[in-house]
Amino acid sequence: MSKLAVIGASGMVGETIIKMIEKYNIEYDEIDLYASARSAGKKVTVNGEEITIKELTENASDEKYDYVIMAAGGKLASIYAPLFEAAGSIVVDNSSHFRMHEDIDLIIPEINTPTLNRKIIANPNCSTTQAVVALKPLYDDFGIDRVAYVTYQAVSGSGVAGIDDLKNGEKGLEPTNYPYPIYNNVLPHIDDFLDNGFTREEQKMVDETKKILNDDEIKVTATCVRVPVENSHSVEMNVTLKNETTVDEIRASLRGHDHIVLMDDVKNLVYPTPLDASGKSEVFVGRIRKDETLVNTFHIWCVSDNLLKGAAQNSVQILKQLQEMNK
Ligand code: 2RA
Repeated sequence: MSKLAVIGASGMVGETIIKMIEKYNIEYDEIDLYASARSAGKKVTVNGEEITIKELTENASDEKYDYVIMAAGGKLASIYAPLFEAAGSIVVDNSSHFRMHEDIDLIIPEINTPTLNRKIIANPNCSTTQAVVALKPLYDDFGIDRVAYVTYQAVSGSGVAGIDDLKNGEKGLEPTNYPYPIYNNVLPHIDDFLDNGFTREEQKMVDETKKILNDDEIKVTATCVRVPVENSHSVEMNVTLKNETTVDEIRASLRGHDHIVLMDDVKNLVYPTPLDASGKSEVFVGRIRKDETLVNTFHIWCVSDNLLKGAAQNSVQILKQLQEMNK
């Protein structure tokens, strides 16, 4: 068995990680939970055991954990992940900080396996994860030449601050997290703007799609939009495949994967929405139709719970994958 630590245990992703540790029966002898000084001292029950949250300090790495899951943002990851790694821990980090480091694995267990080149493993961005999970069968069966994403991202992607802005906006209060009201509005702005006019979120989707599929030839572009939805991201994908195919063949390619649910029968108004996906572990796919304006191109819609497959669940699945590898 092993020593396990969760860093950022009091945040929305951290709290969900704890639930996923129970759901995926992660084995451990000891578990420690860490957060900021503000949350230290709070008590959390894990597998029926009451654990007191500790304040994260540089001494934490002295505990020599076997596994550390981090959901504490990029700045703390940049400081603490290397300390835990140097102490011999394998670190699964949810932040964007390490994702594009050449020597760091970017992992979705249904798609790729850690090389453990470094003992820090990066969990991909939530909107990228669900999109690439849906695209992977098509990539394998037909090849992908290009994908253009438009995302409709829930406010839980911004944590409690995002949810507060949505709920307070409904009461007519000014936003404190977003630059403009999100209630009754949409914001084509997630994360900072770059010099090329894209946002960091859009650049993440471009870069991470290529890295996870291990294919720099795929042409990828993205527009990422914050929408007034509490939880679960939706992604419209305009996908140009390499080999000629049909909508039925695409549906057939998506069937038979436990982690993908096909909801595609518009004659009976069957298509996935955030309310279908919230609380569920799968990626939901629908609205598959041919884009007649381009050769071999299709529109595909996917929805998934951004706190689950998009973050906490995927990082715990990586931990499960690592424990299986080390058996
Ligand atoms: C968001 N993908 O939705 C980003 C980070 N979770 O805000």
